[in-house]
Amino acid sequence: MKQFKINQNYFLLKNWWESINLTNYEKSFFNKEIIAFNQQLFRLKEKKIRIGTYGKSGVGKSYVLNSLFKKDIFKTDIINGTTREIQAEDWRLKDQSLKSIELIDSPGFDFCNIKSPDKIYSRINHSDLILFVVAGDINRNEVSEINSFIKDGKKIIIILNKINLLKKKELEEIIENIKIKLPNDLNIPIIINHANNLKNYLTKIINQYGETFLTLNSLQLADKLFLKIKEKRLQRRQQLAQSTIGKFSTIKASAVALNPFIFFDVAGSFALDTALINELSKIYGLNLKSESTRRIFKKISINNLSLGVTQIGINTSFNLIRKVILLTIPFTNGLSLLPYGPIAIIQAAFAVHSTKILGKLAAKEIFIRSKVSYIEPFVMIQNIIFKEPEIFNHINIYLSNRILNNNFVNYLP
Ligand SMILES: Nc1nc2c(ncn2[C@@H]2O[C@H](COP(=O)(O)OP(=O)(O)O)[C@@H](O)[C@H]2O)c(=O)[nH]1
Ligand SMILES: [Mg+2]
Repeated sequence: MKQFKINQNYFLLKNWWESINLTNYEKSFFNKEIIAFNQQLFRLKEKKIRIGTYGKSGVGKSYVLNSLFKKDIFKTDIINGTTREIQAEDWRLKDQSLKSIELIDSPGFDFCNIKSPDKIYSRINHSDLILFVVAGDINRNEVSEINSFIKDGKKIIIILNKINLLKKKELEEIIENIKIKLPNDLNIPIIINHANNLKNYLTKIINQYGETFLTLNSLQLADKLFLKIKEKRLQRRQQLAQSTIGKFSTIKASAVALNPFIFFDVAGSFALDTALINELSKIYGLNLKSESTRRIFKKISINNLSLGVTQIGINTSFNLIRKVILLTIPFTNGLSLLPYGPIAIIQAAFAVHSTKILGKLAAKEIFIRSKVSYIEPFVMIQNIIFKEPEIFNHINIYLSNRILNNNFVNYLP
């Protein structure tokens, strides 16, 4: 049953990822992110969970990992900044459904001479679980680092290290103090690194929830990357859409201005508007059939009063010119361009204005209709039902922050 779930999620995610059809531009622009995500997908397929340590220099990150291995695998030192690079080791637990556990040691976040910080940040960011190591009460910088992980929707566990120098009473006081500084509704675990305490705790939660942590983190990372790709695509399309709308309003305005006697009529204007909607739909990757173009057009005209008013404005001013010209015919032998000039300018301005509004509304309508047909990672996350919701509080934070940040309307023309 458990096995089935992780495999199923892997195949859904893999199919979705293959459906994205990245352009060459996107492949090179997001090169590093794509590689990192492919590695995450591979880990999901292979059931290899990644646990990363994080914390200030000298709090004992390397020491904590060594105590899990019961061996000095990672270098520790009294001098700050012994660990200058990421180091990974496989940790094997008994009776686990996961294939292996990759433990990652990192330099302190406050250390100045970090080698390739981008790489380190990416590795920590791709950890399925973060052990945030502290030694005693936490300071402002640590609180701020913890909060940014929370905001990002990461699963963190606080590891309280260097407790052998403390009395029992002091230890209790410190734990209370740390709790006060953490968001109280999240139940972030605080685990003391003492004897087998941490090892037992990790063994238990990895056996119980390891697969879920790995799956959820893969889905989250997929979603984050997808948002970035979508944002970039929309930015490029926005530029294209804007220039297309500009082009169409120029055509319309010059048609109005150049043919004062033909009276660029509503039918001609409708043909241009329809062509504009079709062009925009191509930009947004949706080749509309004429029926749906008409539906979009209808919806926009009905729903948008200002557009309607502008259209009426154009027609009224057409009628006005007609009247003015007719009235002046007897006096000028039918040749009066004088009253026409200013009105033509107003009309051209109306034409530009209405085309711009139409273009904006049409782009929004088309964008709403152009949803991907594959199940998106975001939807997959939403569909997961948790038996122990308090363990997965970080997911709720992720989902709510994600909705706040996901305002694509800004990228429409
Ligand atoms: N007494 C004691 N010393 C510790 C403990 N944890 C770490 N240390 C020492 O603190 C120093 C820094 O530890 P290290 O693991 O290198 O810190 P890191 O920079 O966070 O990786 C080393 O000299 C460790 O031996 C602990 O629980 N008790
Ligand atoms: Mg270290």
